[in-house]
Amino acid sequence: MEFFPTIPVIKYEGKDSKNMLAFRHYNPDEVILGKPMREHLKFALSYWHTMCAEGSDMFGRGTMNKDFGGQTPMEIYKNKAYAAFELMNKLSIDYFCFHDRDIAPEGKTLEESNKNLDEIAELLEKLMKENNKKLLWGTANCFNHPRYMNGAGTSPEADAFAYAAAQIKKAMEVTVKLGGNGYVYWGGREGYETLLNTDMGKELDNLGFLLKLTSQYARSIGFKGDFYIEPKPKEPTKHQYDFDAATVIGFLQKYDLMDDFKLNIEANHATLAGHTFQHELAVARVNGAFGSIDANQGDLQLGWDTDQFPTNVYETTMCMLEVIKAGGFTNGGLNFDAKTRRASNTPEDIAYSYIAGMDAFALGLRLAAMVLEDGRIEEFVKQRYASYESGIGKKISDKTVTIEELEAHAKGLGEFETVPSGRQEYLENILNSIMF
Ligand code: XLS
Ligand code: NI
Ligand code: NI
Repeated sequence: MEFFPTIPVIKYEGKDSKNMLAFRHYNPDEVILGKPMREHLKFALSYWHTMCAEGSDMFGRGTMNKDFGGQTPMEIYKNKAYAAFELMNKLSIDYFCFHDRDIAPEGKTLEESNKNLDEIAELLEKLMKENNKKLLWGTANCFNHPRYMNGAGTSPEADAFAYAAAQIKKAMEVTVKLGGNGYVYWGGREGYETLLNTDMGKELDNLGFLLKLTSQYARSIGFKGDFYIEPKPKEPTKHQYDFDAATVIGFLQKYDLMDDFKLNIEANHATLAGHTFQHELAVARVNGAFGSIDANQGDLQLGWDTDQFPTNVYETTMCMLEVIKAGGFTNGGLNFDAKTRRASNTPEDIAYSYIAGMDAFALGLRLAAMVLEDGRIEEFVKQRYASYESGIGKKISDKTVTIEELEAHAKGLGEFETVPSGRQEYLENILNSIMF
């Protein structure tokens, strides 16, 4: 059965094509900087937005139906799976990502939920083999159910902590069964609304322990991929503990998790934290924690996670520059944690959205490669720090200098008044001259 009859197989037609059901920049097997585009970009479909979200918001019900013709809960979720693979095939997407509760309905008890999960995992495994698709990462939804209203790993209620641990254990098992390359912890409701009712130290200690326990369990059952924390500053709680990349790195260091964990950076979460997407990626990279990306964009006038499909080519270019500098993806990739707008409610809108996002990133990759090949910006940065290559600067870099030597050097500088220009506008104009 075909679930998306109005969506054709999307082909690359080149940048002059006026066919909006075609790629204008994404040509999966074209080699850029020595690697096919599909390996640079590693696009993934997000199951929750694409197969589940029906467009409801605080003021209105759903505008789309994602039952895919199913009559019973299990039939609906089976059809979601078939429909997901049809979409991935039509869009040339090689990977997907899910929460446990996106792929199978939650039962009344943990046993019932696990049974549903097992049944769907069998089907997914079969479909993955048949269609040559891979699981970028799995995760557990420990934030939707009322039992998690005060958090999961940071819940003041021990029963909720136990339930979350058990749920994550099962999600790990499913991820391992499906050969997942990663496992994401996004701290759903791991935060607080008011400090009046919160023991922050206790909550953070419990969260650190939950991550240790569950990640060690995953290793014990043969998980070889990466664990990621996905920083986000707020929403749903007023203050999320995984605020931003730097905060998460401090947390990972404190709870001795740095060796096993990397970061999954989401564009919209970066901007909510008051940072650029590029900043968060750079923080991850310079700390050896660059892992994976949730590719979307926010609306800078809005203070929430709008999860829009990314179309801003400056952003995708700066992102791909960071990805290349980090050495490219290993286990990670670009997961479209993005949804069509509530009013973009037809199946074709799903195709238009993915094509827009994939082309924006493909173009970003092409432009990032041009920036690197041009070399002027990189060379400028290198020259800017050249004083650390010899003399006193070399000694500082090598950390062999003494404070007395630095003092003698400073005295020798006499009336030391200025340093070279940072040339921001000159560099911005170089960037534009390459991009356009
Ligand atoms: C929510 C998060 C979530 C994670 C997966 O804001 O982005 O979708 O990516 O739990
Ligand atoms: Ni996300
Ligand atoms: Ni998000």
